[in-house]
Parts: sequence; C-alpha cells; structure tokens
Amino acid sequence: MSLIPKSHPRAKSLLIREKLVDGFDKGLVAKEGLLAQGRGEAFDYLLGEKTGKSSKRAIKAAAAQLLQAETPVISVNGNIAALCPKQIVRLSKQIKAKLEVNLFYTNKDRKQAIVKILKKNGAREILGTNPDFSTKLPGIDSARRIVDKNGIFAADVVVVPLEDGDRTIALRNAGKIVITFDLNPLSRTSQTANITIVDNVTRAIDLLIDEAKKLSKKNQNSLQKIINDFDNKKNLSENIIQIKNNLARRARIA
Ligand code: PTJ
Repeated sequence: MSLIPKSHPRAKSLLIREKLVDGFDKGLVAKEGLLAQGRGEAFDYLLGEKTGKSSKRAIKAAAAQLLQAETPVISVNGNIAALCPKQIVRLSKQIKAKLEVNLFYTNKDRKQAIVKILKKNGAREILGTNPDFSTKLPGIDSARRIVDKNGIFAADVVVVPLEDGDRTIALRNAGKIVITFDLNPLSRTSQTANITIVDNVTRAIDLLIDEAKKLSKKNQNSLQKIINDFDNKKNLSENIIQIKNNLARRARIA
C-alpha cells in the first residue's frame, strides 16, 4: 500500500517514483535506472510537471510517423517496464509495432522479468530474448548493440524511451527513424533523435496512444504533411524556453 497521501502537492510525481522503486524490488529496474529517474524528476520539475505545447506537437508528429512506418519497433528497458507496461503494450497494438526488450545493463533474469510483465499486460510476442535471432548493431559498445534480426535490426522506425545517447546515433547511422521520450531536452538522445517527446513518459504515452487512434483515420498525405512540418531542433528550443519561462515564473513567486 502506498504511503503517499493523495493530498500531497507532488503526489503524482511521488507515485511515479514509487512505481520505479516497486519495479526495482520486482527485479525489473537496474540500480542505475533509479538514478535515471532522479535525473528525469529534476527536468520534470523544471518543465512544471506538465505536457507543454511543444511536447504535444512532438507527440502528434510521432503518432503520424508511427502510422506511416512499415516495420515499427518499440524498444523496452527496465524503467519503461516498471513505469508503464500496460500502456506500452497498448501502444504496440495501436500502431502495430513489435516489442523488443533491449537493456543497457544487460541481465538475463531482468530480461525474463520484463518479458513476464509485458505478457501479463497482454503482449503476445516479445523479441530480444532468443540468441538464435540476435545480431549486432554497428557503432555501439554497450550491450544495447545486441538486437533481434527481425526486430530493431529490420525496423524502419524505432521508439527508444529513456535512452542513452550512443544507440540513438547508431540507429540514425543505420538509416532508422528514431522517436524518443526524454525529459532532458539537452541529452544526446534528445538532440539526435528525429522526434523527441520532452515529457514524462508516464504522461505522454497515453497522449501518444490517443493521437495515434485519432490520426489513424487520416490519409497518407495528411500524415506525411504532419511529419514534414515538424522540426525537432526548433521544437527542442521551445522546450528549453518552456524551462526558462517556468524558472522565471518561480523566481518571481519566491
Ligand atoms: O534497463 P536498462 O538496463 O536498459 O537501463 C535503462 C537506463 C534508463 C538506466 C539507461 O538507459 C540509462 O542509463 O539512461 P540515462 O543515460 O540515464 O538516460 C535516461 C534519460 O531518461 C535521462 O535523460 C532522463 O532525464 C530521462 N528520463 C528519466 N525518467 C524519465 C525520463 N524521460 C521521460 N520520462 C521519465 N519518466
């Protein structure tokens, strides 16, 4: 049972933290994943803990891009499996994407725990666990280089939530379109992805599912126009302005 009172002014944020700690206790999250959460929390605080206009724009572009994709894949790590397993499975069904477990701090037991929770939440097929289908993505030194031949390796669009920078660059070099969720608009992943959703994944993922549902009625030309009109660098600058304005507002209050 949660010890966080519902009336606490930062209850939502503390509940997200609690999910991650639970995920750690259940063997889903790496120790380092707890630190990544802390870094994310700091940026979320600076962003005002809400989905801004520029993030909504990125979500729309991401939905259009995923609907246009032929072989989309969602990469799942420990933090995502702990924070939003149900939604990640729902998203994969909505956009007809494969799910692949891909860990930075690789560990067989943790992989199995992640597969188990995804299955519990309705996933049928989960790639990334069968060595017979594994291959290496060039340009990465970490365990993230091991990918599934029929998954990330063959994908045209890859969703990489809460990522370290190296793989995004390697995926781009391999000709893939990369979509990420990252609360830090300055991270290497944010700066090198094609579409960066600067928002807490726990808030943004439901919005992405809804947007994909809405846009699924649009034709190819309209979807392509949404993608063409999106400028990731410009959008990231707006995320940074959002932080600046938020800080200025807080400083005035103080
Ligand atoms: O499960 P593994 O072994 O694959 O490891 C996963 C982590 C997250 C530990 C690994 O990918 C890692 O070390 O990531 P980094 O380099 O710490 O980057 C994580 C990024 O995600 C940082 O820029 C954080 O600000 C951001 N972040 C953290 N929590 C959230 C977030 N972005 C969106 N939503 C969050 N809840």
